[in-house]
Amino acid sequence: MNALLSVSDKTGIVELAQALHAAGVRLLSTGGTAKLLADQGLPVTEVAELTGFPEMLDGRVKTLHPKVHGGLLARRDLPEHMAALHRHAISTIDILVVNLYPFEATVAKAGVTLEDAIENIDIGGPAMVRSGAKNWKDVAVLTDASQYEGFIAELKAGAVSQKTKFALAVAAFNRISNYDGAISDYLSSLQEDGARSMFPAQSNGRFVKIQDLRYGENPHQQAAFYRDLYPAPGSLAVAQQLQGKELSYNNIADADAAWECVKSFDAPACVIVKHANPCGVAVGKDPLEAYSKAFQTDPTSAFGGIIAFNRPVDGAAAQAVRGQFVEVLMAPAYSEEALQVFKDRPNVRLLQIALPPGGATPWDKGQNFMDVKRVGSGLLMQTADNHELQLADLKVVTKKQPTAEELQDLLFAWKVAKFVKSNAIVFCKGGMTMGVGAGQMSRLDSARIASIKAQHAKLSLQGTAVASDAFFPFRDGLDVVVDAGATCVIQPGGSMRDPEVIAAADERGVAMVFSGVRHFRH
Ligand code: 93A
Repeated sequence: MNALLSVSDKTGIVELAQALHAAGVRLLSTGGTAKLLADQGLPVTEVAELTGFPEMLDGRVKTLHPKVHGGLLARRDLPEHMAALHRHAISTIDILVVNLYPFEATVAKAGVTLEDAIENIDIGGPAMVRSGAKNWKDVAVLTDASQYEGFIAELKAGAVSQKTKFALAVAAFNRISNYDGAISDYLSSLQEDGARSMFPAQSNGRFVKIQDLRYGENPHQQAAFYRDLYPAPGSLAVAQQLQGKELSYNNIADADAAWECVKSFDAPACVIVKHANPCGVAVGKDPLEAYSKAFQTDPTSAFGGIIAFNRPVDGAAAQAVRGQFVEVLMAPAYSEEALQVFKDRPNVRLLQIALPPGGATPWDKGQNFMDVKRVGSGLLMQTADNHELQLADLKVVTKKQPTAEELQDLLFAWKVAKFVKSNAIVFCKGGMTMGVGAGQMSRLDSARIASIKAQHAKLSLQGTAVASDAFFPFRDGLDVVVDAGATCVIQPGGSMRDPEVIAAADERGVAMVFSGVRHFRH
């Protein structure tokens, strides 16, 4: 048996070569890889010796030769193929170990030049991988160091199974597709001035299946959950399920809403989500206090909700959560005691996700997050809504100034409103939501619903802060929230009727601040 080894990432290659040699396999290899193996005392034949051609053109042509591709592509079950090999003195290549020039890592570097990127486009490697993988019944193709161990074990046990060879071929074509996709993405994103566009001329979204789902949004729909090829740390796609029933499509959608919201707080926070909207959000001195406050906002809606924490869940918080019907619980960690609390609740799904590096701030400030939405045969893409409002950004537009405490409530309300579907009206006080109006076609109805919900929860809206995710087009929405008891309001501003709305706030004696940004969420 012959094996050809040609790798850029040399991790584990010596051990693999030693195992192949021990199994009586002849080693063929390209320049750098061959040198490394020879240095380790392994007998290795250079591909240049095999082909009778030196590596040429700065290595651009090393393995592009019939002695290599003939050996990979010949069907061992066809006598004519084997006769052709014999005629041309070509040996079969039965094991191919290739990983490619590091194109992705090269273009990920700041200040990469087009020349650098182009030089890192591997031609011979993918060509061999395709040849070997096409002929998978006769050739085992290894394209990643993570595959070596299992492969060695099978080899030592006797023979590599057809099942393994097929799986390796699938992995090989996936790798080539991802590699070509990365090249296409990079080149498609280049603009005339050399800068890179956020939105390439062609988009090659690449996803990896995490799991099939029992059904979709409804039982008659089929569904599966995929993650980005390179998922962001701290995102739902890297969650670990510690216990509980299989996640459903709606669980995952709601868990994402809860997790994205809770991640945005620095203080210990709890977010309860139902039907993609937060129905209770609070910060507290610890997870227990945050949960108790969040639950009070809307105990009726919290039933069967998704609950997320941005701090490890301790025994006390777990006990409190256990008192309600919960579908999914999410946190960066759980204490031993907390895990025990849910041991006899096997239906509760416990998810663990490490917070993204850098604390509450989204990874890479969200630069790499694309928000996508299918429309017909199209795709809407936008950068993620990762705007973080600072105290200094607020502009007081009324005669009345908000107190320091009110400013804190306004910022809290604003943070929550960003995660509530439009039109969003959110009443808050003391670091907790007091009434959430979500997803209405009219802002006025959202305001009414938020105050009705507070009444149902027996919460007083007296002295609350209100956030509106977009401007008040008329004064009527403002009147509704002030009638309900609000004493300060945050909204983007920017309406034709701002003067009328500001005058109304002055007339009613409440403070109003403009955020200057809008948080539509649909
Ligand atoms: O420049 S290439 O596209 N031309 C080739 O013929 C070729 N053959 C193998 N690159 C080629 N390779 C790549 O060289 C392999 O995919 C691997 O990444 C690398 C290994 O080179 P070395 O063994 O010299 O370190």
